Amino acid sequence: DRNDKPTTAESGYYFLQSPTVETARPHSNLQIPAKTQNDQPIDILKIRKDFPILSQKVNGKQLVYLDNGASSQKPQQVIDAIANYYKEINANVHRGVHTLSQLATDAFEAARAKIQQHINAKESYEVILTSGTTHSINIVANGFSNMLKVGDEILISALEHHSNIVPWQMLCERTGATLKVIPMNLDGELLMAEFDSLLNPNTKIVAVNHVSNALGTINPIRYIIAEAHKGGAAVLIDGAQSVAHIKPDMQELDCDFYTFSAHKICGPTGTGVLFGKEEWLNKLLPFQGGGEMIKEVTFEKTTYADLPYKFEAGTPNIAGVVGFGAAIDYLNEVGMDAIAQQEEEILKYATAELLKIPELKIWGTAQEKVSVISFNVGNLHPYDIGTILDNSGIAVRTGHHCAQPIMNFCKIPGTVRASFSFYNTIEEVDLLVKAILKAQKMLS
Ligand code: 7TS
Repeated sequence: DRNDKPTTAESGYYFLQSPTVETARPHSNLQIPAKTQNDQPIDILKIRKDFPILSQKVNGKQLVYLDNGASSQKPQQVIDAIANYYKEINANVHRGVHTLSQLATDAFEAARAKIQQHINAKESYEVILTSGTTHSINIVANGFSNMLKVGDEILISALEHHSNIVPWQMLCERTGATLKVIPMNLDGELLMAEFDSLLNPNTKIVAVNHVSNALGTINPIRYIIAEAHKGGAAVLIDGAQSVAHIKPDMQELDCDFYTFSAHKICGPTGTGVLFGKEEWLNKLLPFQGGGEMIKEVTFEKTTYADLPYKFEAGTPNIAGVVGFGAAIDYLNEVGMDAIAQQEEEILKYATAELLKIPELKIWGTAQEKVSVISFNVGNLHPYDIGTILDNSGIAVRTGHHCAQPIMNFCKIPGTVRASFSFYNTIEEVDLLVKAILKAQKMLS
């Protein structure tokens, strides 16, 4: 199965008849009967009220936040969880008999348990709390430093964010291993026949993203994981862009590592996850040395702590992790199925509306994609368009999106990227289209 998007039957999505552009236009998102897992309709207006920043004006205009791929906004529930932690609990974790330290430890470990449950990891100690995806990938790449030799290969893909390229290049420099790349096509899809032929007994690690941040492609990770495992390679999935849209199941996917950041799923910055299978985490070298990651320290020899603490040196981002737990609760309250449904509608509508703009080209037309639309308008520079959109209160990302190899492959300097969340509305898509038309007029 090369398709990782849950089918209607699998996910229990409630699909209203596909809104044609004509029927969808007069409706507000409020009327899209997306359903939660409890089969309750979700109320976008009510959801938007949870996010204080969404009612803000930017440059004198109502904020239209379409840069969710870079970082999502935070609901009051998450902000409160962080503030309450500092107001009522604040202490260091795992190191005090005093009451506050125990409460802080309980809150921290409760968040780990929530994350474990959310991603269906077998054990809570397979959930390492890190500062984010970048940190998580670096832990793994560093951890392999004494396991690779000249002749070994690391296989990544043409669709990777720099965070899933550079740490592997650094590992290759340290060990003499070779980096290989699964190529892509102009639709933004990986060439799976090439993947099949690149895999060989020297392939020790396969590291690909679940979803491309620049183009929105959902990669066929089930197939990649299964094929890589046949030859004994370890598989790391960079889930930074998927977790906002798809609830990943560690036991079902059977990947060896899965990484993501809290800040892209309504949680705070500065915290994230490295999921690793117990047997692999035990094999990896620790990344950072320091307090909390040790069993015993003498000047002659130090022994390391058991999982997960072996990879959690120093005082962690305790308040951030507590906020992360609150973000997981929030997403589950809205319902991941309802979120996927809502975003699918927005993606369909926005794609159709944007394509009506003369000379607008969408980069990333994979069969399976999330609610990310990367585009250019004629020869206009993405920064110029981004600046005019910003003047209209619309936040998008412009540039190479930390995925320069994709831009090189497409022979473009960059794109404008609108990345939609479940709290975005049809009206906001209309405002985006209007502002692009205005930019086109001003710049031509
Ligand atoms: N991997 C992918 C696929 C990403 O999209 C990102 C961040 C990262 C790794 C790194 O995550 P971090 O939390 O450690 O920074 N992507 C983006 C983006 O698309 N726009 O800004 C950050």
